[in-house]
Amino acid sequence: MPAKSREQLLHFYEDMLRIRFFEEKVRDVLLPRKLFRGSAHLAIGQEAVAVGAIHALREDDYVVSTHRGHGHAIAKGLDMRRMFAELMGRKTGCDRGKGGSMHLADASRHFMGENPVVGSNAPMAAGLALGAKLEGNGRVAAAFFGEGALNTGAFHEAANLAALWKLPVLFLCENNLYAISVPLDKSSAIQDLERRAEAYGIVGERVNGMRVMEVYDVVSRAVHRTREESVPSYLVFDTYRFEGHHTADKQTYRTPEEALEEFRKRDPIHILEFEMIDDHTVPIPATIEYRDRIRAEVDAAFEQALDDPWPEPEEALVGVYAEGGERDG
Ligand SMILES: Cc1ncc(C[n+]2csc(CCOP(=O)(O)OP(=O)(O)O)c2C)c(N)n1
Repeated sequence: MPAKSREQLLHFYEDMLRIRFFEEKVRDVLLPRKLFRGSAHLAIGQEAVAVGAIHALREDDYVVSTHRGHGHAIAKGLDMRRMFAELMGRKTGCDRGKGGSMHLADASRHFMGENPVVGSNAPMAAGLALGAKLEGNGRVAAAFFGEGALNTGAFHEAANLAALWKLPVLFLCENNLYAISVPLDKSSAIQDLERRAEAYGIVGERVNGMRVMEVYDVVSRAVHRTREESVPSYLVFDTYRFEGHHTADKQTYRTPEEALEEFRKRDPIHILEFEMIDDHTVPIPATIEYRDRIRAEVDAAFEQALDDPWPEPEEALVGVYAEGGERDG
């Protein structure tokens, strides 16, 4: 394992556990109890990408996320009680209960929102990066998206302009092998996805997305270069979603064994735990204590959100239209 401070590794570990337990709560409690409508796009299995990448950013750097963004939001420091409240439509939600699972946002954390329009994340981040460059505030903007989004025009338009205008933007592709039911080899003419931005002069890099330290190291280097040289970076993380595309997905395109086997072999949380135990960063009982403590934290956030008030009907149109054009700091 590369040398890291113990605190840093434990911080990664805690955030990965927060994401896993938050999403398990959504799957096992909120949905069965019909505490919110529709389905959720879980990123169970992809925690190392969110945590490793976002911890490599500055707090005031921008993040733009996708329909599968609970983990990005947690890693960016959004409050889990307000996230649960948002999912359940409560007034205290991070979007006052109007956004739900696929539209979590918190400009105060520079988390500029989940955006479920596939591919839209890339031009949004490019726009934020252009703003940062014009203001000279030294921020970078990171866009997360799945490998399916590489096939959208929006990604290619954004990559071209980002390279042409030298924008400080990071394109972070989470290759979980499926776009809904379509496997990668049926959607991309080439399998070496790190080459998909070469036409714009952007040399990509491929990263093992199941190892949080590796993600952190590679993204740290890319962030440094992007910030210092004001140029785009493009990284592809090989990962896997252990759940369906969304919670109502019957997953007829893959066998249950495939997901289970992948889970056993490549669970990013287990990988980190084994490595931390192996090199004596933490003894085994400590991992159990961490798990118990973070699970209690997630439970408490959920219970508090459950007691939170509903919005008043008069609030229905508040925030629907821009008022005054105020910007965040
Ligand atoms: C522009 C657009 N086209 C189609 C959809 C429907 N859709 C929702 S998720 C999805 C697949 C996205 O796959 P990928 O980008 O690989 O992300 P993942 O779901 O694997 O995280 C599609 C096609 C959409 N939301 N937006």
